[in-house]
Amino acid sequence: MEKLFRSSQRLLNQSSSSIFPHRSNPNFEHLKHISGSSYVYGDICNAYIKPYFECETRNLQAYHPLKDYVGMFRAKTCRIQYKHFGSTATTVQRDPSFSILSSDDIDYFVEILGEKNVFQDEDKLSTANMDWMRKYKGSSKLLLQPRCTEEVSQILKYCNSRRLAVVPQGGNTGLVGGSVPVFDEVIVNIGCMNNIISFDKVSGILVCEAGCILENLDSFLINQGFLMPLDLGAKGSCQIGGNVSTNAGGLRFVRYGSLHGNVLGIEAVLADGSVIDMLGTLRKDNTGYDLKHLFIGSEGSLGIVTKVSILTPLKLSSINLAFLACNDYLSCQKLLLEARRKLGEILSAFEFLDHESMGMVLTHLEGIRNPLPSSMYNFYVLIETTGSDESYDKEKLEAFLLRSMEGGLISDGVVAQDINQASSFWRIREGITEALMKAGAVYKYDLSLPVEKMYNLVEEMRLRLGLSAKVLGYGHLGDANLHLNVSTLQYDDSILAQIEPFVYEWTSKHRGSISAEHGLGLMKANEIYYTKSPETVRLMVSIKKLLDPNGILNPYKVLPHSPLP
Ligand code: FAD
Ligand code: 2HG
Ligand code: ZN
Repeated sequence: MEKLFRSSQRLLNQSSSSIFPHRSNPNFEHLKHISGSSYVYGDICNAYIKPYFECETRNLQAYHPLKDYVGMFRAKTCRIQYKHFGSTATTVQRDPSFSILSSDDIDYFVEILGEKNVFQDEDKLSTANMDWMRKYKGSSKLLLQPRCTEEVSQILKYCNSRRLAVVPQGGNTGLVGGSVPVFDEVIVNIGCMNNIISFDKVSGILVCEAGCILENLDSFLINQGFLMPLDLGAKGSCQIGGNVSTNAGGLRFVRYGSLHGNVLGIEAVLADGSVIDMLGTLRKDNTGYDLKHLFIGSEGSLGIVTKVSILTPLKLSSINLAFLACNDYLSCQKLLLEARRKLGEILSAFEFLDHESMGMVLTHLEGIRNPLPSSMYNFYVLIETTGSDESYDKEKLEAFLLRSMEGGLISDGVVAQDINQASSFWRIREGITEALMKAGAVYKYDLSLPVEKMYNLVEEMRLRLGLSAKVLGYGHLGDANLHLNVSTLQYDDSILAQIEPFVYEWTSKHRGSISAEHGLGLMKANEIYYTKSPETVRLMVSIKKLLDPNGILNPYKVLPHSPLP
């Protein structure tokens, strides 16, 4: 009791001046140089082929409602070439219907884009061929950087007529191998299309080109008294076109919701070069099918997003951030419920990390200080409030924290006193992905699960893997989104076999989703049936065929490599 009292005093004392405008800004450039193991890659027609009898046999348990379909599907995929991508064993072979790039093709691209925007040099290509995790590597020989929608249209029209496969690439921060070529696809990066087109201060509607970096948009808006409705650790590199194409979630989701709600309009270029203008700026428009939603979260498989119109919220002046410790997961859950009840309209983030995640950050990131150094706790929770009345918000948060302390939900905690302290708290949560990269190999899963079940999976995974790996659980608790990460010194097929398909089956059994926010990419294209019904996948395949009949856009991603008949 005495300890609780001391802790609550600390909470109250430190909360006296806690107003800060925005979070830390990790620089991602240096991460490009992290050395990590690299794996087998996509040289043209040079896939790492395991003989048929070596194909992984996956134990499909009886509880999945789609087990028969998944089973049929697996039986089929075992008959085709087998290529190994880091942590993910994926069956994939280069689609022979795609052409191989010729010097005439290069001449054409130079003619329409100019020499400066056509890249064939090793340096540029090696970066663009490799994903952020250094896990997936393609062998593209060409990177194009168009400067306007018309150029994107010309590129796609030509590629479609020549049957050259294309991978749209934004900031290349994706975590599922979706943004890099698998084989020799032409990389189209629209980073040069980074203009803000308009901003309406009354409605908060921003219209911009899709190559704008998320953090630049946020900085622009902050100057106007607004902010982006999404925020994520990769904000310094990711592009709004990439965010929209992955339907990124992030740290503000609990307050502002999904991009399906915030994106009002899109301009996209289809595989045949046609430009679809859906760049509305209306909040309400019920004239038939709202097709922009097809492009939100379709990971570059249906078109290249070139412009975006997005509803942005006002930046409110009073922001508070508490970094709290909980003894067990049940307390985290109860704290979430209480936060929803008692903080209501001012709650703007509710994130959690477990003991192992905290240990990972403290071990591998420089300059990180544990805000609660007196002991290591089992769980940590970050609660942010955003409102417009400083004293009301502070009072509300303090009362909530005090009650939670007294009720035993919180074991210890601090409230940030200034922007630097707040940034250092966020750095812990946002830095886990980076710390994991430094620790060695990582098997990454991004799951939607019922909150009450979520952490059971982490515990079960720990039991399965024993001392052979570190299992981390963290994520967006307020959105029921678990980031399950398994960290080992190097990739190992036997570890992978203990994780998959167990993790997908577990998720499916609990009616969760195998991708809450990162997408399917290459990593999970073949696992789609764990979350989507065969009928739904069939409809997705039909839509893909309608919009991209030659399948040139981001092949091998999102949809299963051998869909059911
Ligand atoms: P890329 O990685 O380049 O591409 C991602 C996918 O979108 C690919 O399939 C690509 O083909 C497609 N694509 C890109 N641009 C376009 C375009 N203009 N038109 C059509 N298709 C396109 N994700 C979250 O959801 N929440 C998080 O909290 C989060 N945190 C992260 C933290 C770190 C440290 C890192 C490295 C990643 C994080 N991510 C998170 C994942 C990633 O940042 C997001 O998926 C992001 O939205 C990708 O944007 P990008 O511009 O880097 O896209
Ligand atoms: C986050 O929430 C990101 O930090 C990345 O979505 C999660 O690395 C991960 O698993
Ligand atoms: Zn996340």
